[in-house]
Amino acid sequence: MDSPYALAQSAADELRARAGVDRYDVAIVLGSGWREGVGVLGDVQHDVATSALPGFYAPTVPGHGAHVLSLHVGALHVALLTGRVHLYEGRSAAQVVHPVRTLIAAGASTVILTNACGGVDPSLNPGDTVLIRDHLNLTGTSPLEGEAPPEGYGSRFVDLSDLYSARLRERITTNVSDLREGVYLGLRGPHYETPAEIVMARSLGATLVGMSTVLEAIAARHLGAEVVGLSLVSNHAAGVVAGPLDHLEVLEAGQRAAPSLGALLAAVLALL
Ligand code: 8IG
Repeated sequence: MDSPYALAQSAADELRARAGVDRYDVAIVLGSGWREGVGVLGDVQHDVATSALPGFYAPTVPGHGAHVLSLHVGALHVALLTGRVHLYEGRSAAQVVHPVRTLIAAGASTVILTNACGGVDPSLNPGDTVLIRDHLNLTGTSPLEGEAPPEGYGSRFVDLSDLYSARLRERITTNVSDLREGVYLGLRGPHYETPAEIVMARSLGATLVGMSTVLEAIAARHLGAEVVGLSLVSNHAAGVVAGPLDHLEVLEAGQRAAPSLGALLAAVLALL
């Protein structure tokens, strides 16, 4: 079981057997703050701990769970990943994207990546949600590094000119109000940025900054899935507003946003 693709296939087989699900249609990765709102999507039919699945690692960050929840939303079989792992936890790019590869191997043709992030654009406030239009991957790595993908998989030189599906972004922005589009800058962290780095981020065209999402998006696109990215702005990025961040204010903004995050996911699922 040396290839990450074979590992994802074996994890997918194990997940399907344990959840009793033949195949999924949609995978949703829940970032910080997104978990609380998903109750509105419906009843969870099966709950599989990722510790039962080959290749999965438990997140070490509070607010990130280690379960795959299966539910029906309309006619769709949806898998919810209750957390993710990050490069800053010492995981490799391949380990970071393994859950997404697994769910695509289990049938998912649409991947919705959610996260909490800092707002680089000064007009963004904590609690705002942004649809990711494109990203800047400044993590210095790629999930496609290493051996070439095996026979039957796409070339590692994957075209990313339509990474965050223009087709779905068009449907989502025309049907969901109060949802701006933005460019997500992915960094390794775990430290937050300096004010000078945020000036750089803005000059590079970033609207948002965070420590996740970009590698999963690349891996999902490589496997032919349609990718949607949704960000919850948790804080102004460094130096965007005067004074240090008020952590309490940030937490409150997240909590206030929770119900609307569930409604947003429901609205997006209805458009697939
Ligand atoms: I929540 O300001 C959250 N995640 N890099 N910068 C980066 N990641 C974040 C931030 C932020 N806020």
